[in-house]
Amino acid sequence: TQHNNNNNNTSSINHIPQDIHHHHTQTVSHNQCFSTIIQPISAPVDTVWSIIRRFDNPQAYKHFLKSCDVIVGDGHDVGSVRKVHVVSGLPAESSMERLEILDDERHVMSFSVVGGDHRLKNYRSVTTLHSSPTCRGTTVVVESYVVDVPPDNTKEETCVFVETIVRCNLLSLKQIAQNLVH
Ligand code: A9S
Repeated sequence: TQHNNNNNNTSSINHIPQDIHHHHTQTVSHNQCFSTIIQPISAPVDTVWSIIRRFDNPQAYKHFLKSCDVIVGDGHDVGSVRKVHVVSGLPAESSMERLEILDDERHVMSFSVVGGDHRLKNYRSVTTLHSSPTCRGTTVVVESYVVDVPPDNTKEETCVFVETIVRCNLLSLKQIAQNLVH
């Protein structure tokens, strides 16, 4: 649930392992919204991670992106920046995104938006992968984000917009990862 009664609050969910929980706990200001999307995938964590870890190649599964250039760093170290180019038909052309976390051991990746001609100011997301405790060879993807609510939009509108994009991305990730194993 989202708490808005103070200027700074914390977003979190309860049903993921404690050691990873803090990655999905972010500070949220009164003019921001956040949400968490969970996507099970019938493929091992290593397979899903091989796609997620490619900070230099998000267009491999994000179909709203057509290309990506790493413009700062090597694409592996924290602080690397990529410029992604958006497919036509969307209200944006490009986005500049900074790598915040890339943890190959714990399967955590995070980036933040640092520029671009779109309306998702101060967007930051964290994606973690978990092997399902009940179903062998199944990965549970947990993706949380925080973003400023643009002027003239409501929290609800902003959440619907972002969640639609993230859900599309994770469904496409699921298809690609499952095709790699089956
Ligand atoms: O890329 C992501 O992981 C998530 C989102 C929500 C990206 C959104 C987007 O790239 C567009 C699809 C172009 C939509 C950005 C940064 C702004 C948009 O308006």
